[in-house]
Amino acid sequence: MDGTEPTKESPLFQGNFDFIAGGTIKAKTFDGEKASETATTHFGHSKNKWSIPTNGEIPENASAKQVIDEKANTYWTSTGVDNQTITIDFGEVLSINSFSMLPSGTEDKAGMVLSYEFYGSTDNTDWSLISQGEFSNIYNNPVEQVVQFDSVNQVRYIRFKAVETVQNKEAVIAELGVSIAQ
Ligand SMILES: [Ca+2]
Repeated sequence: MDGTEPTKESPLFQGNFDFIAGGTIKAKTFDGEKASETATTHFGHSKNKWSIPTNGEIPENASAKQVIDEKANTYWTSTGVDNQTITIDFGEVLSINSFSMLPSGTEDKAGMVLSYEFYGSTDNTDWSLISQGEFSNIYNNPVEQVVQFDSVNQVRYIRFKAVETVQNKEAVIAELGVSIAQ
């Protein structure tokens, strides 16, 4: 859990342990001198306190909460191609250093996000652009996309904007998440 490659001398985590801040877990099994491949899994920050604010210019959208329900098979679909943004309230200020986006895993890729803008705010009013770019190769390999920031950002609200989508359809996203700076 400290970022290094596991060895036989690594501290052993047994049973259940808290991993609220999120990050990357690497696991490896050892049998005498033989060792398995390292299994690596990315976990985002726990979404227990998160919600979708419905104030301001963001319309209520019943599917919005499905972008933070920790289920890969439920989706947020935007209300229209002229409103491809979704806002999330962490319920507290967090120091975030990356975000993740899990695309729709369905066969129909219409609405899959190809490029994005990612904003942060402390008050849901003044927004700062934190990251923007493309998800290269997402169309052929639709796995969770993890984007590391250049710096740590202290925000309570995040806003994700789908700039370009497949077939220019309404954006479809299974999950949005963040990781916390340690
Ligand atoms: Ca979901």
